[in-house]
Amino acid sequence: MKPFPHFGKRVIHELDGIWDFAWLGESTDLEALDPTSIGFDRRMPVPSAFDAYPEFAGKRGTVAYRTVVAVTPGKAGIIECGGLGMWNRIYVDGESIAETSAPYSGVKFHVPPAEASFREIIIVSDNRFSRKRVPLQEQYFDFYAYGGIFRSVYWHEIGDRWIKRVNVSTIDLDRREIACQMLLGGSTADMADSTAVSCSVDGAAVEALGVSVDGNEIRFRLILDAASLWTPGAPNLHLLSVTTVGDEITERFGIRTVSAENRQVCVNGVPVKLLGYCRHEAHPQFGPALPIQQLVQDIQLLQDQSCNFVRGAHYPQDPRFLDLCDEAGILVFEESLGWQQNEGHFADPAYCDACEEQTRLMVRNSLNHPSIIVWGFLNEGRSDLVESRPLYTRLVAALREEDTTRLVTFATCHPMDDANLDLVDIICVNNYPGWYSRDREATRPLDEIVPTLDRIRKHMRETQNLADKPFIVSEIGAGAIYGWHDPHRALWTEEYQADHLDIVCREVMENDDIAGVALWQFCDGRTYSSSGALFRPRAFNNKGVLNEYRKPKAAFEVVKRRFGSVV
Ligand code: ADA
Repeated sequence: MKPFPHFGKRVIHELDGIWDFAWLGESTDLEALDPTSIGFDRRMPVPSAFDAYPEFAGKRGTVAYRTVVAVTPGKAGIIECGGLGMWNRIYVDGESIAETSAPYSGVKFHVPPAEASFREIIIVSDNRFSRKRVPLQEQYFDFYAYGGIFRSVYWHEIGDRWIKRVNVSTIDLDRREIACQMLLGGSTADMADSTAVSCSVDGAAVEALGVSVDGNEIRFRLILDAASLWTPGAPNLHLLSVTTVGDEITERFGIRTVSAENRQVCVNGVPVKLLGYCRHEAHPQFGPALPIQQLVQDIQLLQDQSCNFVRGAHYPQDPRFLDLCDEAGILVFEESLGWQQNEGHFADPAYCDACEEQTRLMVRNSLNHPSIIVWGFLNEGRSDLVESRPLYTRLVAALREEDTTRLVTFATCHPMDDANLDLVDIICVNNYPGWYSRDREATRPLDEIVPTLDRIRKHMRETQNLADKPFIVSEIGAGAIYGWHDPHRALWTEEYQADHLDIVCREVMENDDIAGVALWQFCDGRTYSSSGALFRPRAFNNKGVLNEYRKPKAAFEVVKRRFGSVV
């Protein structure tokens, strides 16, 4: 099940399974923690959000996971974690090797060699809120903050030099020409003498053109005359294998370009209307540690509704899900973790650094997924404030520095007075007409939907620097309690949500001025555990078109019919 890239010459130990586990309490002093004194008296799966499990449901505190891996003595290692929750410290043989607080991000840590043939790994995981320790995740967010080891863990055995990654990008569509940038780890001494690269694509040798070596970076180009393009309708994927410095990487990629032209999003120069959902990685029994079976089901549920688009709300996505999107031809908007940050965040250098770091890491981890067409950050931040400008400018610059081949944006909920929309390639607006109604007396405020969208679009058309950018509705929706039916078709019924999304989808599909929509949301998800839940029956965000177990509400068929009517 390992997501790409693969490393064919390495010994890689997949560490998923049942690990030893300990609950260390609600008030552990993390500075004073001694890993050798932990009494491991329980077992817990990896991956797992430990607080999705009945014994620890709703608890906030510290836990420890432990396993032992049999390795080749004398070999260094890389521990690869596909995604962790909140705050974590990793120990190998009792030594702390890393601390990390980039929730949901894939992270890798180098482990020095040892003569032992067994290495003990302990991951101490803490899900307490702390602005200092976990600047990126806070209690006020409208989705539950879980802790633990969300995604698979691997131990790679490596030599003195190794391949970190290869970035593949399409530079000439007609010639099927791709640029490859390889990054190496380890000693760079004598690099130029020993950096022969040999490449194959789909099993056939290909000549690397214009090879250049600079420190631990190797660049070259490939021309793949016979290769087919990746499009949403024909998502052709190719396998690139590169061997150098005694290591081998196999990465999967697609040949395609993304652009914004004539207020449309284009793949390979062809406009594509984006039709889909915002989706949280969420399940009541697993939290965000979703089994592959669920990911495949989610892809099928998207395809069943003729969706070609998913917004990964509101954090870096599971690489297996992105692999599945690559295969299915589903276009992805991936964003770093953010939820309604304000002037306090913008003025906090530690927050801004953490945000930029995770945003860059997201691109590095996901760069080769052809499905990803948009990078984003800071969902619904106070982008109307002048104080936001430095951070928004910085994040846009960071994204463009990491990758020049995709569109950059953020989802704003301040469409009429946003201070940063000139920075982005596409305008993404979150708006809830017909739900968070202006008219508090209205019983079924459905007639707000079209005029509100019209007003926002008119504003964009009439604003300098914004008029030519594609306009996407990056959130819109209404709550419905699964199974709740009522002849009044009132708020919270399945009927109201179905009526609401019917109007939304019709408007999006019939209006050429709207380049796409990500309906809020794919399925219900657990949210606030404190008073915020007073506005969220069951303490779930109930705007899913599926409930949390993926049972369809009435709106499912409505959306399916509308999205499926594209010719
Ligand atoms: C916002 C936010 C979502 C969700 C939504 C809602 O737009 O971006 O995460 O909270 O509102 O349901 O109100």
